[in-house]
Amino acid sequence: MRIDVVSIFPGYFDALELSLLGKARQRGVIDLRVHDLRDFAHDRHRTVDDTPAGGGAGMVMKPEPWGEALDSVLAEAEADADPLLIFPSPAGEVFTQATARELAAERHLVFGCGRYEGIDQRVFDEYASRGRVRLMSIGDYVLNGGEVASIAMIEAIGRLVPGVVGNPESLVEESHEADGLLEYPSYTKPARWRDREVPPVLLSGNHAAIATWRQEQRVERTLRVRPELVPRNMLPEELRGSRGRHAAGRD
Ligand code: JDH
Repeated sequence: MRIDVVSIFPGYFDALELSLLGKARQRGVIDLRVHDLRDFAHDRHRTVDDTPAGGGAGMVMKPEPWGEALDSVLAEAEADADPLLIFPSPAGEVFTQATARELAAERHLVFGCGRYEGIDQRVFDEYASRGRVRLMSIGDYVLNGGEVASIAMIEAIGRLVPGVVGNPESLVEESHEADGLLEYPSYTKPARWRDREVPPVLLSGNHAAIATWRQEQRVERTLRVRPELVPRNMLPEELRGSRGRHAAGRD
């Protein structure tokens, strides 16, 4: 998979050299190239921002350096790769594991990392008229720019690309776990640490009992911290009422 990143802070992406994704890069499974947006600004100060049209606080990224940078990246794309442009944005669709799975099947992704208050809207409109563009948010909190969001998305996507994860067994297990519940708690040796025991069932050798215990732990944990993730048909009868938490007090 080819991944290009355009950013005014290319150093952020050094993090992707470490461990898993770095090894995949060395092996040529993922071809990641990071471009400095300022290399495409031509004034003495390599300016990439300007005041917002219509007024308001903060600065907006100018369209010209983005146009030059993206044209340059897209000119290098393989003829049949149909690159997908991804712009991290607090106004984007939410990136989920389903998105990661979808994007892991792409040949060429281009991440455009905004800063300040974001990028001039005409950049999105221009590239959407020429190809595929998606605005994506990694969650409902505010970051200072698209770099950290891109790193999170690249890691989530990259580990699903065949040949990246050293142990595909863990991915197979993940796909069996794909009922939307949280994971079960994990333990390793020693069997007792600071008076805390590994749950005896995990040392019993009874694989059916272990599987049952783990599934119970997943349901219990999910009900406690993310009840909205538990499908109604997994709830005990008395918790299956017609009104969800959200209907409380509304009628
Ligand atoms: C890209 C610039 C900073 C901060 C305006 C937005 C009120 C706009 N999940 C995610 N959170 N943040 C980002 C993200 C942030 C970015 C850029 C991605 C480029 N910024 C920025 C504040 C605003 N603000 C929230 N509203 C409720 C107005 C941009 C992100 C992702 N992915």
